[in-house]
Amino acid sequence: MNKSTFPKVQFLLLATVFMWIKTYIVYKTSFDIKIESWMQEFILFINPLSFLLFVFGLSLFMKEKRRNVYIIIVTLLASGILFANVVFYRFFNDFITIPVLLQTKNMADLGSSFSELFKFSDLLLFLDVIILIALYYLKPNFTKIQLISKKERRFYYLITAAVFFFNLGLSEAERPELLTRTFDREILIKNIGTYNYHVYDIVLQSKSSAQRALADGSSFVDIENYLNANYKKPSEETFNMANGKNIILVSMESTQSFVINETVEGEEITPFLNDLIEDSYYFENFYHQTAQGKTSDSEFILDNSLYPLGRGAVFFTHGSNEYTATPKIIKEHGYYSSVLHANNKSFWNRDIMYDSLGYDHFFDIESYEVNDENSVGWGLKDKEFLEQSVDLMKTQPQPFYSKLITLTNHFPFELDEEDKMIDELTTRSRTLNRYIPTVRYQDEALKHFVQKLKDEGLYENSILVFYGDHYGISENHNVAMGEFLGREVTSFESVQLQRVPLIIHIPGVTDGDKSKVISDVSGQIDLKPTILHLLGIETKNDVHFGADLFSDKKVEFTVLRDGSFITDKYVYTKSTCYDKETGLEIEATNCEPYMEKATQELDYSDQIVYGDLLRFYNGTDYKEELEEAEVTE
Ligand code: GP9
Ligand code: MN
Repeated sequence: MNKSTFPKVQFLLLATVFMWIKTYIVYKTSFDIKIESWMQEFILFINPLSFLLFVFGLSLFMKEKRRNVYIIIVTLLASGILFANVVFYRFFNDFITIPVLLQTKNMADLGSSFSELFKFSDLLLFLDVIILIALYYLKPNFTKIQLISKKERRFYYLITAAVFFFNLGLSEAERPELLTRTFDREILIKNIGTYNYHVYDIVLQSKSSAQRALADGSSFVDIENYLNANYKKPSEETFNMANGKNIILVSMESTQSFVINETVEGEEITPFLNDLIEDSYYFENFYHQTAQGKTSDSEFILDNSLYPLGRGAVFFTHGSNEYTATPKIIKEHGYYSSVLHANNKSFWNRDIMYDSLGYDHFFDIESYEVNDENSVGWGLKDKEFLEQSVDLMKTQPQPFYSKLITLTNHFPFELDEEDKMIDELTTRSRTLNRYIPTVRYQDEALKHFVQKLKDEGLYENSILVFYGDHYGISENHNVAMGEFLGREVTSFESVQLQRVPLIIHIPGVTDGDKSKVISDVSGQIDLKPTILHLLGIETKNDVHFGADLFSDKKVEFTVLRDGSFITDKYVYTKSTCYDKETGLEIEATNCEPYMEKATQELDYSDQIVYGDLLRFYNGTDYKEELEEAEVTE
């Protein structure tokens, strides 16, 4: 490329520079990307460039007439991708992946939150498109089409490749294993940039389709050995404690543990749950392990004791896999199973997935009476939902296993004036401020629910399992959260904020003295074996990664989906080891013994899901092998 080449590609270069600078501005203003050194800042700055040079460069192969139109269309599309990521990030605090994008049904339902998430300033993202169009029409001299020689094209792509490898080299040096450890999207975006990341995501998507096709039963052997070694015997005291009783699970939307026993101006946020805890087993160090699939991920973990996926919602990506979920298992023990949730049946692909999990019935929105008066935010108010649900549950054969999914305490945390029982906070985050009254409302709804269960005669013969599905307040609100908690929200504190309440209430058993606060570290992955053991069902031959919460052999080790983990002594997150007691950073060597196990566990679970391995597992083979292993031990 020489002096005379430059004017030939000036329109192309202008479009590239616009997109490049714009992308960097978006990184700095719309995403919360942690930068620790000037080198990281430099990588962040250059990372959009290689992709942009590549796609815009394709115009050099086009007929002169089409070239500028192509450049404008690419600018429009790339701006659209940025825009979608910006809006998505505000909601999920995460970047888009293809499986999530394919969830168009969900995206449409998210529409109700869109007006909350959309800002007029977002339209500025399309400013360069307008400038380019104006130049195209008004300054024909600037955009004048000229011939490009083969040699010039080759030179252009040589530079593009150089930029790409320069970027990749710097990133690999900064972050080894960048492309193999993919559950941290922030690190990917930080290093290879948002556009290359999307290309990479497409590659992953095709890889996962291939993985299923290539898998066979032999892949299961290592996993079996691992699970076998991890199996924990149930505690004699609690095994069979709830035999034959109904299981009523309530997924408490976006409910984090920090609201429990917390007050605002002297008022309890969750007075009912605080009281219920006194008469229940309460797990105060129980973590959610969800990722992009939010509520559906928590359901997946609960019923399968498998991890959700690092990208996309497993309910969508692997809805037709074979599973050995709790509903399937307890059916053999005479249980009827159902889900009650006042939303469209296809949201999170639930209708398909529930069949795969073996649920007998899904009471979706069609089963409820929903009107303007009894709705707010995402739909039917919790009080009405829970009330109508009791009537629906009464129609079921007993014993049953029913999962109720609440909805009012969902972003953007809308509430009618008459339902506000506590003041909003006054922090800088409107989201956090509004969260408190909706949590308070949900608490009241649960109080009515338990009363109604008593009134309708369902209470005595049931056990109640209330759990938080995932966080409600994302890291975007750390500063406000720090204001509320009275301490800075560090990475350590962020992990601790992933605790969600778990309350197991067994009428006649946990009332009064028997109630306990259990401080052992645990997670949603532990629910399946815990529930099965309470019902007196052995889990030795079941494929699960969790352990019975009541087992005295249970190891305190909980892995979060992003690879962070928590033990009785340590918290490990974002490549840093913390002392759990003090929250202070300590030598990485302390956490090292657990690092491999954490990665291994997530990897084994992923292998099961991606390979659809449970289709090769019929329980008996696995059992025989286990028994053989025991004999030889
Ligand atoms: C929607 C409900 C809420 O049906 O599960 O979804 P979420 O956004 O929390 O996953
Ligand atoms: Mn949810």
